[in-house]
Amino acid sequence: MSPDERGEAILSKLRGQVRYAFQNSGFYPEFYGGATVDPENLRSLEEFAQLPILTKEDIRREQEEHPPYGRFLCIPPSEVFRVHGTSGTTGRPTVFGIGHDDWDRIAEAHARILWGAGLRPDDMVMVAAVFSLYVGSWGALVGAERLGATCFPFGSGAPGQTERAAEWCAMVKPSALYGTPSYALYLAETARQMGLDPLTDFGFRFMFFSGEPGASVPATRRLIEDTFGCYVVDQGSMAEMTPWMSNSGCRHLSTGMHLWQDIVYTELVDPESRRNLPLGAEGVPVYSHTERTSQPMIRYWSGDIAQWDLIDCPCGRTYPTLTRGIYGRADDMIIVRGQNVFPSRIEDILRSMDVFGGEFRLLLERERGQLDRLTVQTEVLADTYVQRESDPAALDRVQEEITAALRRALGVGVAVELKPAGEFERTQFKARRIIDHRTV
Ligand code: 8LE
Repeated sequence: MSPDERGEAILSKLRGQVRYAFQNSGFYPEFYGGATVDPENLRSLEEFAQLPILTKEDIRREQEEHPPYGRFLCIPPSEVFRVHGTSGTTGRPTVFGIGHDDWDRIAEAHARILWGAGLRPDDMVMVAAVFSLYVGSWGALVGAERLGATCFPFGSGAPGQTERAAEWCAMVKPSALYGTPSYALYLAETARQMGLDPLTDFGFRFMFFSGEPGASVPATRRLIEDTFGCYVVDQGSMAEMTPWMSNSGCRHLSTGMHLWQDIVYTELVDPESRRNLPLGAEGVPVYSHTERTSQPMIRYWSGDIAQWDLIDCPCGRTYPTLTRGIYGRADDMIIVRGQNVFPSRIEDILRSMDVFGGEFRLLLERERGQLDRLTVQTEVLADTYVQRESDPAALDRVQEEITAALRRALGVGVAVELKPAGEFERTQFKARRIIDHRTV
């Protein structure tokens, strides 16, 4: 559809969604108490953009006062078909109740989007993410099921499970994989240690990821594609916003994600003024359900940083695109001597270097009255350490090379510490690479 024509269709869906939430939830009438527009009859997308923005803090507070769902629920609790939630590692967990009709619509949306990304009914999809409260794995599963693919719900997270995953990949040869980019790399490392070659012993042709940056980090994406002989598609908004695949790449996009605006409507918003930004700008994605009847989230603040634009994609979609995916969080952007530094940029540089050992950590420190200090702790291949025995300066040269590459790419100097490959823990879920020791 042309963007204008689609805008009309989206407005009509959003108008219905906001009116529905206003009439059927206990939360939104209160939340929209001071609204400058009529939530029961929005006349334009500009009016929609005047509704207040909802944050995770709002959800937490509401759910604490009205457990377990808060007054978001627009259906009787007995009609909740699925309870999902966030893990709560950074505060009180949030709860989402999903009705049966919504679950069906989620399956339908994910099937459509996966088809657009290249999945077909003759594929076998290995879901290699934990089956728990985390809705990533379940969302991938229902979409693949609805599309008619063969599903292989392997899961992840248990001790020894990655070794078993490697054995199963070699045995049943799934053609597609869902998980996190970190997990795909961990699976490859584990397979190699077991004497398996992910390229020749496995049968992947397609991998789709969500949950963390990686699939749109050029060097990481290339590494995964070369390691498995597959192509990679980046996906993912937020668990609360399921169908979370509404941000999705396609077969043709080398980085980034199209925004399937008719399924989940996305605005890009200035982190300070909170006003809508035009195409081409960088800001925070704010998401809205357009077809939720159980627990709709409207204008939900992601806290992520991305850039959006209209691009001419060979897939023919006219949606706006997050051109470089989601590459940072508004709140963990590191400022080193006035320069914004995103961990995903550092990842891109490190992974493009031959000596890189597979993992890294970013150590943040601050002394009283001083600026933040960033140390990049990076693994380098074991060979470099062996080489040191005959050539004591080998490590220094590697350190200088990495320091220079980072300075060139980031525009500021950062300290670099080398570690032998295998030093840092691998993850079966999302990597946590920032160690924040800023106490002052
Ligand atoms: C860069 C989307 C899902 C279900 O996989 C997920 O991870 O949801 P969750 O646990 O609510 O986490 C959402 C956050 O993960 C986002 O705000 C963003 O910071 C990060 N994230 C998710 N997908 C991506 C991502 N970051 N690229 C992605 N593709």
